[in-house]
Amino acid sequence: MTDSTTRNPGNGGETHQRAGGDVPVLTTNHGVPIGDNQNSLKSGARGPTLLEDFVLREKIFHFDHERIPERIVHARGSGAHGVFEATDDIADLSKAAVFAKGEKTEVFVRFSTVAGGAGSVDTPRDVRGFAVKFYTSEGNWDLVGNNIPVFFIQDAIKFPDLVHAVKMEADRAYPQAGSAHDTFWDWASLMPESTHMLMWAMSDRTLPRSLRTMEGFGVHTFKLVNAEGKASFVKFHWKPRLGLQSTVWDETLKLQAADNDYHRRDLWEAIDTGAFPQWDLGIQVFDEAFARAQPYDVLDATKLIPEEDVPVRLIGTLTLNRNVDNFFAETEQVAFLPTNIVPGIDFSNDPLLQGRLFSYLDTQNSRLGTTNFHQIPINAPRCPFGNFQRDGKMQTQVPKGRANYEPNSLAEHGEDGGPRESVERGFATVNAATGDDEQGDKLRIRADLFADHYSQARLFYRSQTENEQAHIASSFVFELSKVGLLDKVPPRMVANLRNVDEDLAKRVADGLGIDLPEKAAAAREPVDMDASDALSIQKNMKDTLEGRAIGILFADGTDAGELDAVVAAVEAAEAKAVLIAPKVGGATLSDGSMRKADGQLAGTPSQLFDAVAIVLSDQGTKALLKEGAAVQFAMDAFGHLKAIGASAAAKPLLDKAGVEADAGVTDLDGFVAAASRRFYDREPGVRTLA
Ligand code: HDE
Repeated sequence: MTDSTTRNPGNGGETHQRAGGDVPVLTTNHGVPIGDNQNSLKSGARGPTLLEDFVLREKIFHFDHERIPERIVHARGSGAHGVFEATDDIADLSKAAVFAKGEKTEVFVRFSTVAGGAGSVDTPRDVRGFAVKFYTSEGNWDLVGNNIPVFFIQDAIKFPDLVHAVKMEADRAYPQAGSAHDTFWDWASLMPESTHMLMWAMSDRTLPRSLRTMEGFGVHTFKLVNAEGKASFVKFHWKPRLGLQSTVWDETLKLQAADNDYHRRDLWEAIDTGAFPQWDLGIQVFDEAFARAQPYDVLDATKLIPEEDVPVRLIGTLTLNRNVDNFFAETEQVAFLPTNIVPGIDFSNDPLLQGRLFSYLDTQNSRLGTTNFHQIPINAPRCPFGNFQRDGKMQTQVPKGRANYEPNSLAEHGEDGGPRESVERGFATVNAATGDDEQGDKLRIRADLFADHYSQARLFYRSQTENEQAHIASSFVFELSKVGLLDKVPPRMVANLRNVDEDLAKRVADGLGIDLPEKAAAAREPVDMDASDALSIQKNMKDTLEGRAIGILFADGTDAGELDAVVAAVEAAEAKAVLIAPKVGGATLSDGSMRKADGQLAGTPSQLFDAVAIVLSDQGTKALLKEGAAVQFAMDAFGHLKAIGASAAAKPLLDKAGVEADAGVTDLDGFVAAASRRFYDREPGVRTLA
């Protein structure tokens, strides 16, 4: 047995010992080679296992501790590595190195759902976390945001209540990952400040088609600070290059059965195949005078700044280009901290943000079990770092010398004195005078404009397409219909909605079959704001097939030429063509050749795709008319408003599935042109909307 020293490239060239030389051998954690990994040590072939079996005990001991506490919120997530490139010069606004034009910064991004546990599904109706760690040359900057620009509450003191109410109920431990239950709506109906966020949550924003087709937002107002110390207010936005896309509710429910890992798989496969997801980083910059002139408070996280009032300026591009090597080591152990901020960026006094500044550090200590969690490779800065914090659990660094205090004069005596303060580069909190009202009496209080809970909820609703408004009304009806035991809750919620929009309130009351309750008294009367197109998904979709998945159903007898032509057209449009046949082994085509399928019909329903083509012969159609999964394939694609391209021979299958002629139902030639969009006009014909 020889020991050799190898370089571990993932760890900055650190030296590691690996037993066994070029052919690694199994060892214990302490390097002792293991001779038998199949049998525990026993006293005789049928005798008891011996306590001295350190190989067995170490292995089981480690296994017993493989899980760490899951995140109390955002437990289920998917992460990826990437790069951020600054594309615009904003030195007049911020001195942050990460924004210097042309600068490339490594990043790690973790997307998440909020309410469900780590093993829950990817597609509940839920907010998505969008957390980005920038490993900048001046330390880590974590922009820990969501896919919705506002939040449920205005003050951090309400966060535990929100989370307790939305997560599974305390006694019965369900539902696992959704807000459609008593305690959430009990709480929400008593918290008018959540109304704006509820509008977003009940919209298709919480049903993203892919993590790649959703926006991200920093949510809070932050500050940018330039080299002269001048501060400006800023809101951060992530704009997906593929435009916005969402699924419809029925499809989302069925996706939970078809693929629990729908988003995780989609992200992994996109990166794995080189279709790197991209977002542009945008900023809305404004000053104190603008802030004071608005009918809302910019420090209130339940409010947004309409893009029509302050346009979003794009200043850089994020590209996710590398999957993780190990889910636990990276995605699970990554520790985001809103307190990770770098010179050139600063906090505002948003009381929700201020509360977060304490919470995350504490959480990481309890989750990762040590204050040294910053040394885990995924969390460690890529720039040099050093201070006099010492020891603690899992200290993996070996500081040398005596300098563990400051100031010291050890250098004068020829010893290493350790790191020093950097007066020039150091982070300096921006002068209060350039910001918000930072001083005053000590009070448990909110600013006046925080009392307006409805104006922006109304703005959001009125900025949606007719179809999107119907989805919102239907979602409220669905969710409130799940409030089983507390009969006062739905009327209380509808009473709040009357302050948003009378028509919405009426639709929800009708959908629930209850009388329209009296309007709730508003803490502050709402005002009308100009509608904003940026708030609608449908107005921000891209007419492209790039990055989409197209399901192509074929069977024995399918015309080889027709099938090849559809696949070629789909791939030419930069979409992924997925072949589906009754047997995954494939089917025999018209020319006698065998074509392998990517998925078997029974386990590959149409909800997994953005559009479907059905390429069948008379023979294949006849066989599939008896196959429920084939009829359902067409029926759901139609019901989920997708384009369906079909060969002439497949017509009887479409008829049986109730597919009616419209612009989205085409022959194979017209399919690709139709496939890049959904046919929302079809919706009133396929389901009852509130
Ligand atoms: Fe979080 N939040 N949060 N949050 N949050 C956590 O930190 C918390 C809030 C967000 O992928 C936790 O590491 C408090 C707003 C994301 O690892 C915890 C308050 C926004 C993630 C925590 C908020 C977020 C978290 C759980 C109110 C959008 C996942 C595990 C004061 C701007 C990050 C963890 C990841 C995670 C606390 C409010 C986004 C417990 C106390 C507002 C994306 O520390």
